[in-house]
Formats: sequence, structure tokens, C-alpha cells
Amino acid sequence: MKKKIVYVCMSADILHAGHINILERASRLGNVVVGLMTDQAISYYKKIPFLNYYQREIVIRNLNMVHGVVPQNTMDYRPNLRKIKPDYVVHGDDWKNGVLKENRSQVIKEIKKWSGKLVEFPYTKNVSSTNLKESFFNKNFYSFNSNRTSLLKRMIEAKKFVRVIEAHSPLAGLIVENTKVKKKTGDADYDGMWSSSLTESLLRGKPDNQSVELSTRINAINEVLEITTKPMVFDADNGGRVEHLPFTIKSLERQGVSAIIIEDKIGLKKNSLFKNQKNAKQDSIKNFCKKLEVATKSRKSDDFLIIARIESFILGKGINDALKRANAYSKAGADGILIHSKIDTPKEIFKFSKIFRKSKNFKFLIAVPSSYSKTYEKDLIRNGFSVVIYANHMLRASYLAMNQVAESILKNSRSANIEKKISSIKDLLKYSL
Ligand code: SPV
Ligand code: MG
Repeated sequence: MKKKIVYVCMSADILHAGHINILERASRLGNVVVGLMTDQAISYYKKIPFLNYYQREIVIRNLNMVHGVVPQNTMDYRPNLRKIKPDYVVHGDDWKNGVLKENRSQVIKEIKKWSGKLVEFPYTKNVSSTNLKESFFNKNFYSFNSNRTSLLKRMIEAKKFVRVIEAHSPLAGLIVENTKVKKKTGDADYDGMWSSSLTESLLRGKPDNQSVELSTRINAINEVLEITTKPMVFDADNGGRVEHLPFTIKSLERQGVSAIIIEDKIGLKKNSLFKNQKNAKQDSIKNFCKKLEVATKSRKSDDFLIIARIESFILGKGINDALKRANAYSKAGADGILIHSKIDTPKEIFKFSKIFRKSKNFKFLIAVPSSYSKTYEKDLIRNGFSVVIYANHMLRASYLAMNQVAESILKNSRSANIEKKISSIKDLLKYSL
């Protein structure tokens, strides 16, 4: 008699007794086909898995209770069910309530069409991959530099959108690490940190003109990385002398940084948000491509991303120059393109993305909505952007707050009047535990 087909969906990032129990019991019903959630599918509702799809697939495929493995690309089981038409779908009984409730109803309705049945086994208590990860992996796993370095690339590949915000100090890094907001569309948090040349300079009371030495920046990053787990993107201005670039990249990679962004300007650096860019010059396409080639050759791992930042709009050069550069930089090996703009709408960067998306040289796009801050993330996504960098907001917030405190104490000759507007000491002490 033909053996029955049993469909079991799992992410199987850290395999534990709960998974084995389910697979064991499922295999008693027939040939088990595992619908293994892809990285994209997992990222939709929880953190990106530690092991990528292929690493997880090898483990599951080699279990003797498993007959076959197919990718499940979304949370929706139905596309796979329609193809496989299993006699049974097996799941733990923990999905009757909570976020998976709707998926459960869809599964029951779908398999009814060919008289398939849902079999639910008691959920194995006290063991959950999510808890295991929270308690063990998070800090340890990503404190190994190579794991953290590759995280950004994996997120860009797996998630629809990656959200990065400036962290100019270890404390700011902790806020980026821990801030989470519950929304109707799911929990929102930050995916990574931006080491900004602007805020690293301002923090030290200096202009954003490369007056802060690279070694100071590297030391500052080290302190942030020591106490956080999220990936970091490094603002390298124009990368400095091409002869020094391999050493910069080596240092960043060794620290566990995930990406370097190099802008195509030359001469004395001036922040791009200044209105007057009269003395700022853009590099020739040829020279900048050489820089990108040196950068890509210098990295130890392809997971460390080299991103080219185009300043054509900043310098008033227009879209044709920007597109020409994007194609050339992509061909020279850039993994992604940051298209910068300082007008108050996303008009020019959206026009750029509309054309660049059709190019065979397309690489993922980054937006820095400092001047066009009214733009919603959903509109960036719709227009083909994969990464957003909120480039200076944490420092701007603290600068404003510090000014208010300093003024209030002087005005009132005591500190009580400002107490309600600043963190309580108790709040801050949670970081001293
Ligand atoms: C930075 O944050 O330092 C940047 C972005 O490079 S911008 O300030 O817009 O130039
Ligand atoms: Mg900068």
C-alpha cells in the first residue's frame, strides 16, 4: 500500500527534543516531508535564524524520520500543501491561540479539499528555540566577530527591509539594541547601528571633516560592539587614501563591523547636508571604481559589504550622472548603493531608483532620510529601497536634552524643575546591574 504523506513545517534553527518528538510521532503516520521555513519566512515573524537555510536543511534531511525536505517560503502553508497534497499535517498543539491561529484555520480548510487531516501533538513544554536563543546565543554568538559581520548581509537577503540608526556611544548602542515597539503590523525594532562621521565628530566638538582620526573611530566602535549584538555599518567618508584602505577594512572586519560605506567625494571633506557645497568635488568614476576594487580585494570575507555612496544629487549634478555612477560602481564590485540627497522630499532618489531597478547592474539601495524625514518606510520599500539609515537622530536627541537641562538649572537655581524631563537615576541604574 502506498505510504501516507505527512507534512510538518518547522524552522529547525536549534534542533531540540520538541522537534524530535514531533518528527518521531509524525513518522509513525507515514513519510514525513518537512516544509522548512526559509530565512525570509522566519524573518517575517521573528529574528533571522542563526543558521541559514542550507545549513538547517542538511541537518533535517539527514534525520532518519525525514523522507524529504521542501522550502516553505512564507508563513502561509497553502502553496506547499496544494503541491504536495499530504494526508496529514502534523503540528504541536501550541498554535491554537496566538499569531498562528489564522494559519491553523487556513490549513484545516485547505487539506479538507482532499480529505487530509490535521494531527496535533502536545507541545513539549519547557523547551523552545526562542527561549534557548534568548538565554544562550544572543550575546555569545554575535560576540564572535565573524558571526556578527555576516549578519547584515543575511538580513538584507532575508528581510524585506533593514532599519539602521546611528549609535554614537555604547549607551546609544544599548538603546538601539533594546528598543522595541509593539505595532498592529508586528513588533518593530532596529536591525543595526550606524557609525556616523558626523555624530562621531560632533560628539567630540569637532567639524565633520575627517578631523577625528580613524584610530579614535575604531576604538569608539570597539566599545559599542563589546556590549551589543546588532550589526554595525561604518561611515568611512571617502575612504581616505586608497593605499590606506586595505588597513581600514582589515581593522573594521576584525572588529566585527558588517559594512563600510565609501562616498565619491574628494578634497577636504564637508558634510553633505550643508547647503553650500561650492568647494566640494566628486571623484572621477575611474578613480572611485579603482577604490572600490581595492576595497573588495582587501576584505577577508565576502560577507563584509562594500557600499558605494553617490553624491551627485548633493552636488547638483542630476540623475544621469548618478545613474552612470551607480552602474559603474556596481560593475566595480560595490555590493550596495547609497544614493544621497538633501532636498526635503524623496523625489530625486525615487526617480533614481525607478530607473536603476531596471538595470542589470542593480544592487540593493540605501536611503538616508535626514532632510526628507516625512517619508514613511513603506514608501521607501515600495520604491525599491532595502535599507534605511537614521543617520544622526540619537545625538540630536541628546544634544537637545542636555541643552534644556543646562539652561533649566541656571534659570531655576536648582535641578528639581527639570527632573520630570530627564531619566530617573533608577532607570539608568538598570545598565549598572
Ligand atoms: C553621517 O551621518 O555622517 C553621514 C550622513 O555621512 S550625512 O550627514 O547626511 O552626510
Ligand atoms: Mg558622514
